[in-house]
Order: sequence, then structure tokens, then C-alpha cells
Amino acid sequence: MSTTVELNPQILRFDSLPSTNLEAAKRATEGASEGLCIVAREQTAGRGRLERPWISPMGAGLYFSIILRPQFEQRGWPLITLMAAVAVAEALLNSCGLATDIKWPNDIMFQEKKLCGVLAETIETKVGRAVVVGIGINLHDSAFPPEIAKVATSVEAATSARVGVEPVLDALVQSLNTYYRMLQTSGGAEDIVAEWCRRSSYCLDKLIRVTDSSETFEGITRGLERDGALRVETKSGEIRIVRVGDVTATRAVSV
Ligand code: BT5
Repeated sequence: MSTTVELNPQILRFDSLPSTNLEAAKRATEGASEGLCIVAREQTAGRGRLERPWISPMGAGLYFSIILRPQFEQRGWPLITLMAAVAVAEALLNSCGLATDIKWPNDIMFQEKKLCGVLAETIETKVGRAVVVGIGINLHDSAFPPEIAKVATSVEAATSARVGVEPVLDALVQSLNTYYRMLQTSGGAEDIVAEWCRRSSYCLDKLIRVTDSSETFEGITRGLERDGALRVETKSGEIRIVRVGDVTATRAVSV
């Protein structure tokens, strides 16, 4: 990670798209430059990880994607998701005065409820491999259906203030620029991990349950690896390194 690239963001706005990640991926495939941002007022087929849906009604949230063309080695690319989560947390603090928590690896939380999700996807393009980072921030409670109100929240609910897309978008583009630059400097991986840990109650000593496609286990978090993987100490004292899966906080004193 030696040369640092400025993002020089350019924003394309749409009323409605199936998914801003899909649109960004299409443009990246056609050769669009690093820093191209896609913003939509609604998504009709917003996506989460593992093809899960991201509910994105008209005017209720910020639906955003950015194309990155990282020049550093690919084993550092998982840190891009963490970098984006740090950038969202910083943007919400700067634009709305809202202090949030980050749940490993990609959820921005307020009082244990999800306020924002991040989806980073790697794609092949004719000018090399690229990453599309998608960010969905709930600005108002109308961003999600009542069925998930126990686990979802919005900036408006958290701050008791009405907030518009533009100030959050401005702050987000600025903070992505800052932390993407940081990630590319020598020592940038350690710096992003430190920034992530500073903002996340999930970094150390948190009782969690990890679920992936093959198993579920519980343990206590013991920090992050250099590539952003989560270290979890199980009941038997073994340290497991988690690179994929869903994490939930547990209250049971079971380890
Ligand atoms: C994520 O996935 O959290 C990544 C979400 C990324 C969305 C952005 S919006 C702009 C860009 N374009 C896209 O098409 N996607 C990106 P995951 O961790 O898999 O969480 C998905 C789960 O969150 C769903 O299964 C629901 O349970 C829940 N969910 C869906 N919509 C939600 C919402 N608006 N608010 C809170 N939770 C939601």
C-alpha cells in the first residue's frame, strides 16, 4: 500500500433504480473511473449480502454506491467494508451529531438497531478488478416495514430531527475520501482496524453468536486480525478467526 489515490468523486443521481450497486457495477464494467458515485431516491430491488433484500422506499433513505479501483494487494480488500463503515459512522457524526456503533463487519447500529448496511462487491472489468461499495442509510422510519421495527431504526428516530439526503451525502463523500486515502498509506490497514475498533463495541470483550452457512457458535470478541477478520474466543479457550457470517450480540453468560 504505497501510492495514495485521491477519489475525486463524481455523483450521478437517479429517481429510481433497481439497485445503485447494480448500476455502479454496470458502469464499472464499461470502464467508469474510480470515484463514480450513484445515488437513487428509491431502489426497487435493493440488495444486502447473500442476495437478501434491502428495503429502499422513495425518499426514505440514502441509497448510494461508489466505484473503487484499489491498487493495493487483494488480500487487503476485505478492509474496504470496514473502511466504509468507519466513513459512515464519521459522516453521521459530522452531519447529524449522531454517535453510532459498528457491528462486525458491515452494520451501523444505534441502540442495537440497524441504521445502515454496507455491501462491497468485487467485479471484473475490462480495465481490471474493481470494487463497488453500496451504502444504505435509513433517514426516516418509513425506510423499513413495521415488521422489522424491533431490529431497524433511522437517523430521524435516533436524533429526533428531520434530516435531508444532501448533508449526509456530502459528509459521506468527504469521509470516504479521508478513510480510503488512509487505507492506502503504509500502515493504513492497522489504522483502519484501529479506527473501526474505536467506534465499535463489537471489537473487544463482547459476547456474541456467530452464524454462517454451516454452523453457529458463541464466544467473546478479542479484536480484529490485520485483514479485518474477527477474533472470537470460544468456551474452550480456542481463538476462532471469523471471515464470513452474521454476528449477533448475546446476553447469556454462556462462555
Ligand atoms: C446489508 O446486508 O446490510 C447491506 C445493505 C446494503 C444496501 C445498499 S443500498 C445501496 C446499495 N445498493 C444495493 O442494492 N445495496 C446497497 P445484510 O447484512 O445482508 O442485511 C440485509 C438484512 O437487513 C435483510 O435481510 C433485512 O433483515 C434487513 N433490512 C432490509 N432492509 C432494511 C432497512 N431498510 N433497514 C434495516 N434493516 C433492513
